[in-house]
Amino acid sequence: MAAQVHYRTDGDVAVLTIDNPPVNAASHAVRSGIVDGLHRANGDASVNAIVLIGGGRTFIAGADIREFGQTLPPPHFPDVIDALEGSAKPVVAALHGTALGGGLEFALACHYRVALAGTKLGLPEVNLGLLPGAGGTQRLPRIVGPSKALEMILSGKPLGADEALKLGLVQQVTGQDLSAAAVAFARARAATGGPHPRARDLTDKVRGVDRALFAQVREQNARKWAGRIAELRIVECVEAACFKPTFDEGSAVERDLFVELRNSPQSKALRYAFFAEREAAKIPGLPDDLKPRSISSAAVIGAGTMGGGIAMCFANAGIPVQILDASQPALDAGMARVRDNYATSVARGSMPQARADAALELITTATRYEDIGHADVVVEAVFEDLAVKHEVFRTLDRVMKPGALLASNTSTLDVDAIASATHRPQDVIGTHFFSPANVMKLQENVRGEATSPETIARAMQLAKTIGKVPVLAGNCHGFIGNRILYVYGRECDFLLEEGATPWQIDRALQGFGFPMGLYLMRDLAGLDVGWRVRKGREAARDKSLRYSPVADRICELGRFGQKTGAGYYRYEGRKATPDPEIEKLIESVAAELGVTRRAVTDEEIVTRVLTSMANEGARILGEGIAIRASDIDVTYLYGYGFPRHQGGPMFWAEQQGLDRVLETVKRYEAEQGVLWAPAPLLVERAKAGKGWAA
Ligand code: 3H9
Repeated sequence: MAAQVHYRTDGDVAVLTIDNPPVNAASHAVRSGIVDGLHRANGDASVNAIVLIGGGRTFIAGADIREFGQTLPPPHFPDVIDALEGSAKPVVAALHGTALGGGLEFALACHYRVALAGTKLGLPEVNLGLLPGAGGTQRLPRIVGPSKALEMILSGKPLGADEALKLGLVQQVTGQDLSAAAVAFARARAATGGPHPRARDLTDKVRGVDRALFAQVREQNARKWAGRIAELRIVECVEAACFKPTFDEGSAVERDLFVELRNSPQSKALRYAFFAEREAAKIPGLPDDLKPRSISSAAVIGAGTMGGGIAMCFANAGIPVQILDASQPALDAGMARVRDNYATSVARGSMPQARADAALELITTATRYEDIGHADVVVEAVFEDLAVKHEVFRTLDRVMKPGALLASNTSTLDVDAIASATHRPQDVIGTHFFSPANVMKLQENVRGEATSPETIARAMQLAKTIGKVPVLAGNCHGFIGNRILYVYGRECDFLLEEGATPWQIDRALQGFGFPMGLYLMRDLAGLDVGWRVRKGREAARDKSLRYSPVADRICELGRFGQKTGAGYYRYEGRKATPDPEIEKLIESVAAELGVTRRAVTDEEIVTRVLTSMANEGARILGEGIAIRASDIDVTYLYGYGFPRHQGGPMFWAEQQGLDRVLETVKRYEAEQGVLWAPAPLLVERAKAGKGWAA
């Protein structure tokens, strides 16, 4: 294997350059290279100091996550840390790009740190269900104090070089040649003759700390962290840094807890989610040399909540965007909503005023289609009705410049039918955003029969440009996300008739980790839209299949959810209260249908919901609507609030064992009938005894 760390000297300074693209992950070869390089430099009398630097676009972005679970020979992380910290000659970490996780921990074990302006430094392990396990929880509090260390490690958010300088995390920030600056810095420090500082020896900031700090952090976050373990272990480690008599005793706590987390199902799920997200962006079959044209102007049709939210996504990414609607009053109302959204972000502290102002400046309005014809992309976000969409796309076909990306924000409709209204179906694609569009990360791109590879690549790239996570779906009713939502919503509705209550189902789903239960979500979104759609399709409904009329009955009472003060729940403002009237309504529907109500357990609710999701997911996968099982998971993680530490419905099924899941499906089929017919792919994969991958 080619060396992943190169050794050179610059006068009396040895420079170790890491060469493990793309992010210089600290693989076994990198660890070995660093230890060997340190050994060589310390053994060379002509070398007075050592610089550790990343080649390419970044310093080390962390441990090589793919190595977790493998048994590898030394050197392990602690060996590298000991070699850096124990080096008789001063070691300077030269940071650029992203110094993250184990990478930053290596840097903290060096005697000094120099950073290029713009470098990001952070410990994002928590996002993978881990804690910084190479001394980060012990050294960082010694440098920046326990409060700041907790903030950094618990949020996982990196900070910039300037803030790092203020905090004493780096000693110098340079805007020039990083390597030259680090070499000069190292040379100057070597000339002082030492001793050279070691973070482990610092005690000021970790002695005399008030223990209440830790109790407070635990208490403040108890709800947010419910069911998650990494955050709690991180607090334990930082507490150990402050209260264990020695650095080594604190480190031992860190080591044990890191191993516990590394082996936990939660971390396994979160690591899976990390790679699943990156995998979803890769579309098999697209030509390797396809470089989609970039997008520098946009238009959105429809000034409703969705249209406004989508326009904000463009503006937030610095792309000028026009919102088109038929009337000025509709545009005024839409813009007022957009301005309110920005004001809320500023008030919450999630966006500085200047950024909100700059984004707002990029949003303009139009009432005439002719005025948007020059845009590189247009996203239609009008009423979910095929005839209305046809009309819009006929007009877009007439006015948009050749090669413009024509996107529809449809959440269920046939993309081919929409494209058929144009003479350029190759340029048409679904880009399904999720409400609120300026917040939710998923962009479910839906390819039609005629959608060109260029259009697919462009839509995937667009998502990245505007900060979304893209998944590519095939064209069917509801695509990936809503098709599964329909199935599990149906099962929840049946469970209501069979004996559950909306609040029990919500509690069970929240217990599993969903931020919001199904019925709270429906009440928030508004019940009338679905009702209208159901009424429109009533004639075509297969009357031989079980159907729950509970949702329709609730709408017939004029209860459309939060906005009418009542839906499944009763509301005072946003506060939801269980409503006995709804329980009575459910009981009477069950009696009418001859369904005997019984006690339903929370466990049964979770199993039935997840099993129905996995079975429908298998159907979607088998039909080629999703490219990979993990794409279904990414859809659910980013579009539907599926708890990330559970990995997604397909990951969940694989962890259960597909044979067990199939057994459950068959049990429900025997009980419930044809709606639970096992997906052929589930049967096939369960028999093969492997996971979803063929
Ligand atoms: C840790 O350090 C534990 C220690 O505390 C203790 C040890 C004892 N490993 O995201 P991108 C791949 S835990 C392996 O598209 P970007 C990634 O899969 C780690 N592979 O680029 C992708 O591969 P592909 C703590 C990794 O520019 C390619 O690199 N560190 C790793 O948008 C490009 O990635 C973290 O959690 C890795 N660590 O973003 C940082 N990182 O091309 C995780 C990336 O085959 N990484 N890859 O699809 C990131 O946050 C982003 O990748 C980064 C670059 C911001 C660095």
